[in-house]
Amino acid sequence: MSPLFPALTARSERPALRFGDRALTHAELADAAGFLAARIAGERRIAVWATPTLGTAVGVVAALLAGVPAVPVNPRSGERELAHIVADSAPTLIVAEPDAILPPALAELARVDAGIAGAGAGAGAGAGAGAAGAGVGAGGAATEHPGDDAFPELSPEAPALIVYTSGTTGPPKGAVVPRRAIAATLDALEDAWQWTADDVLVHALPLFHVHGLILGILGPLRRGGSVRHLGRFDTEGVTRELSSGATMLFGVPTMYHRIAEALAGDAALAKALAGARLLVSGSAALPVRDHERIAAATGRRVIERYGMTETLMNTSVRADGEPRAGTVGVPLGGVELRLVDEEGVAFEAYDGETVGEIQVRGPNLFTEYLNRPDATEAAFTDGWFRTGDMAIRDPDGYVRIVGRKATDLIKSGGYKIGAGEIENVLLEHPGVREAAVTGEPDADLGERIVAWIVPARAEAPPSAEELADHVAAQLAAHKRPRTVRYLDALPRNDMGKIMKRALHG
Ligand code: MCA
Ligand code: AMP
Repeated sequence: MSPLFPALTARSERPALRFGDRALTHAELADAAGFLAARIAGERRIAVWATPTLGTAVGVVAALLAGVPAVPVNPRSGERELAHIVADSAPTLIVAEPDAILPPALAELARVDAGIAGAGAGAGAGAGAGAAGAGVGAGGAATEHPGDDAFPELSPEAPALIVYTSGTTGPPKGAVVPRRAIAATLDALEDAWQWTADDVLVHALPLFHVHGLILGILGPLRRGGSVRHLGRFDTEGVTRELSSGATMLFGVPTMYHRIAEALAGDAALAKALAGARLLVSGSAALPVRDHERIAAATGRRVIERYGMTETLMNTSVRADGEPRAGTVGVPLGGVELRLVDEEGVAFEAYDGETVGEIQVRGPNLFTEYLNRPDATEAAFTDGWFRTGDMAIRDPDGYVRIVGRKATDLIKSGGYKIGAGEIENVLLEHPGVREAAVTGEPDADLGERIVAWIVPARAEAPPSAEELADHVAAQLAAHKRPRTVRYLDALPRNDMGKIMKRALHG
């Protein structure tokens, strides 16, 4: 397969990555990542402690150069989530920034620093195998300029990343994403968005999911362009970067909602957005009201694209297409997309009214769920991946997502969260007798997690804050309930099954 990052091989002197005051050109990144790649070459699988920092980007690129599958880990993962990911993916070492304090669940793993000395010339990158250097072989000498070409030719089907994603019940599953899917999705977006080496992307997305990592970091690197990461989202950072050379903004709807809220009193933000080449939203639906507010204040239309951890990107409004609010555009090049009815029969024509489940096929798809052949088999039908997303299609092909098949999947702030996972953790709290979790509409987060609790002792229920802290400590902060409602009993049907539809505020 041709190199994933031609600009690294070509040792381009153009800027590649910038995080705060640390930055690397493509040539410097080739050195930094090449050096680290030589250290990890030959490992079976590595974890990357995915803080929103330069070291994370270098660590992932190094893994891709060396052909070692990488598991990006949310640095805010709680104890149970972390233990699951480590046990399931069994990494042989972890790459982390030198100053990262790793939790006990990772203490057994050998550690390799992703430090980039001075973040200028890449020479210092990865230097020092960290405290627990055991098992970290040199793996091969770094050449003077170890670019893509310093490492063995890799099969397009070779696993590149394992990205954990929640289901309705049980712990998150690791989606195995091959190199082929990364190349295919980024090249389809190049075409749809007229994305070039001249584009400078700005974003503040987390680096342990597809959106922030594959689109937001690997995307600019594959194009030979650059990305400036804000570290954390705020509208000041967006204004600053779009006013000083950045051309594209990627965000989840919560970020665009916050932008829409700020625009009324912020002329500099409106001007910065008006000057951007492309504003892209994804990971959840952007409400039409936010679309319209942004368009009214800036004259620019946000375009939406639709993807999934398992499929990478499926559809997008094209840069040269009609930006129809409320739609996620048309299938990307190479992606086959169909709607099927409840019996799984594909629609023959699209009328802009009839709802069906989206199924997709194409080079953008994942290979399997790690260690879960049952789940992998259930996810496909005749080579088509069942997304679980419900949609209608306009006669000209535009897709409108109208909902999800599973009510037990919640999208909050663009994160996919399984109700069952949270219920299991809540039930372990000594103050909880029964628990059910639902998603409720939220202007900022899209959906907010609501926990319905029957306390063990009615006279002394655990506080909402205590339950939120408990979930954050076990799973992740973004999975914590934002609202807790107390009941004497959960509504159940004759079979004893909880009737979630009867739970609303
Ligand atoms: C609050 N915090 C806590 C607690 N409460 N920590 C521990 N225990 C608690 N009880 C902390 C948080 O960690 C955080 O820390 C701070 O308080 C605020 O957290 P929170 O309120 O949750 O943040 P927010 O303001 O609600 O975040 C909004 C957000 C975020 C920035 C939009 O939701 C976000 O980054 N979303 C992006 C999701 C995403 O990338 N999804 C892509 C997956 P601190 O203040 O220090 O940060 S989907 C995908 O990849 C597919 C392919 C696709 O289509 O894109
Ligand atoms: P994840 O598994 O976290 O990758 O999330 C994938 C899911 O996010 C999809 O199955 C959709 O439900 C949702 N999603 C992603 N992009 C969009 C979008 N533009 N509009 C509506 N839903 C979206």
